[in-house]
Amino acid sequence: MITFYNDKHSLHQGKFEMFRGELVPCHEVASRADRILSEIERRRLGSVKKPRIEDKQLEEIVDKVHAKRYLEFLRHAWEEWTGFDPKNRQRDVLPSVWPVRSLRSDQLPQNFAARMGLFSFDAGTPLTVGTWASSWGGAACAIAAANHILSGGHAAFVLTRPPGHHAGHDFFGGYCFINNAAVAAQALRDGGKEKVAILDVDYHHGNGTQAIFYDRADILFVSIHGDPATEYPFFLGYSDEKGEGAGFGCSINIPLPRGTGFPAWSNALLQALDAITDFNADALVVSLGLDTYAGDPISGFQLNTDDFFSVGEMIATLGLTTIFALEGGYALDAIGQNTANVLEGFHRASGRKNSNTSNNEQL
Ligand code: OKP
Ligand code: ZN
Repeated sequence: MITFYNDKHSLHQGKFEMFRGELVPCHEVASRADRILSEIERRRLGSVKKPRIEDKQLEEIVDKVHAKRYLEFLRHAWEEWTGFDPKNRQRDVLPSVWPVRSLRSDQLPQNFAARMGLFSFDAGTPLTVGTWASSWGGAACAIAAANHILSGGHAAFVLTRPPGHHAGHDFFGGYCFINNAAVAAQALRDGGKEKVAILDVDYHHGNGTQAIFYDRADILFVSIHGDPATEYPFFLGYSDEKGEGAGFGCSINIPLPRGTGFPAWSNALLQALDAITDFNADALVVSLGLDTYAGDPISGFQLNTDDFFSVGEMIATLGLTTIFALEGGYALDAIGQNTANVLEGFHRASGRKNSNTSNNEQL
């Protein structure tokens, strides 16, 4: 399997996030991607490319996923922040005020802190000097993966951070700024795939992805995640959310209780795969969170490292061309193995020979 690696990812490294009432070191760290990259290389799971996509193609697709004024804000936020006070270069930005029910979000405030709140939904997602560059680099990887599929490739892995699935049309949060999976799905659509399915297996509900495509019939969103009644992001991901308008029936949510192990989780996966088969998708995007792992420090499912082989194998039974996009996973010692196990399981079960050379790009 080919990997598109975002070599700008480490430019984004938040210092602190608000967590249980205090500022704690960020869980979403650069070594996550480094660990995965070295395991992919160690196991020779295919070639690793650093994509260069022209800004024009990038903008055309990202503009369909995110609001113009949101992208404008993100692109210039660091400049604005450090313009107030040179000392701000040492400080990440966190939002602290939000336009919740009865407050207006149509007016674009002049005040920077107000715009931080308008365009976000939590205080766990610091904006840093490299947030824009790394997020934009992630979108480039998503589009490169789609281009690979559209020119006949069978599968690709988008190795990027920050993750994407919590980022909505015009907001960041949950460590996410640009929705990589949504960008990949939209790029597949624009390239001629009529129906695209997104399977989100991250521990946390992909609220951003769901909302972006909620009224669309051309994109199926299926998610297995911790029950939002107790788990982040709390305010979306219930089983009665099924889509709206033309998209009714095209969002499917399978919340599971904290503590769920692989037997029940894999039953949910079978159910999700059935729904994708029924949808008749032409391509698949997997929001690949590895935070379902038993050892994850911020999540509550109980999958073991070996189970991730089965995850990949089961996904491969769909027989669809597939893009895997990295989402969460915070157990640093296991994230490399867990990720590589999914990719290897998928590759093996796709009925293709595992190759230790780089000339298997068509796979
Ligand atoms: C991102 B992904 C809020 C802290 C809560 C957010 C978890 C984000 C998970 N102040 N933690 O889906 O793995
Ligand atoms: Zn997660």
